[in-house]
Amino acid sequence: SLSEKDKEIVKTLWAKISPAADQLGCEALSRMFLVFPQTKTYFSHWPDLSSGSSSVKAHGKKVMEGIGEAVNNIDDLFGAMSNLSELHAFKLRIDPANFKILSHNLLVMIAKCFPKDFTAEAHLSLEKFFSRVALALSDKYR
Ligand code: ZNH
Repeated sequence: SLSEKDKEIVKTLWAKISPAADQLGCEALSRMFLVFPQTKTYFSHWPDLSSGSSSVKAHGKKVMEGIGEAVNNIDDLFGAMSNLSELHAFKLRIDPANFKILSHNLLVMIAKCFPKDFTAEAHLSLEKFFSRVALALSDKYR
């Protein structure tokens, strides 16, 4: 699980990148749809799934708000994510394997947009953080 050091690193990095969260979310989703096209099946009800469309923008913002919640509640990730976990498990029926795929795309975009801050140390802590978020989001699956 996350050490105190991991938590500090994630919070510090988030403080830096959160002003660009909407754009990062939009770009991570756009990239996910291109590189892992199977993920698009969950969003077939959207009018436009192309990169940077208004649906992708709006959803990128929501996802990043979820990540922001996770950062703000990093000591109680499972509690903070429990409603979202229920939503993804029972209503949206998202295969939890996709959480890793989205996390990967978020990492890639953070690395790309904040190369100086994305040290190996930051990479490790973020990797651990996203794994915990994915685990918390998978908690309600039964
Ligand atoms: Zn998700 C939705 C978050 C992942 C799919 N999401 C959602 C929301 C949020 C989120 C916040 C909104 C809710 C409401 O509205 O209430 N997600 C999230 C996060 C994550 C996720 C944080 C991780 C990290 N998702 C995901 C994935 C997928 C998804 C991976 C697949 C692939 N989601 C989804 C859907 C939805 C959501 C489908 C719905 C959309 C609409 O609305 O249309």
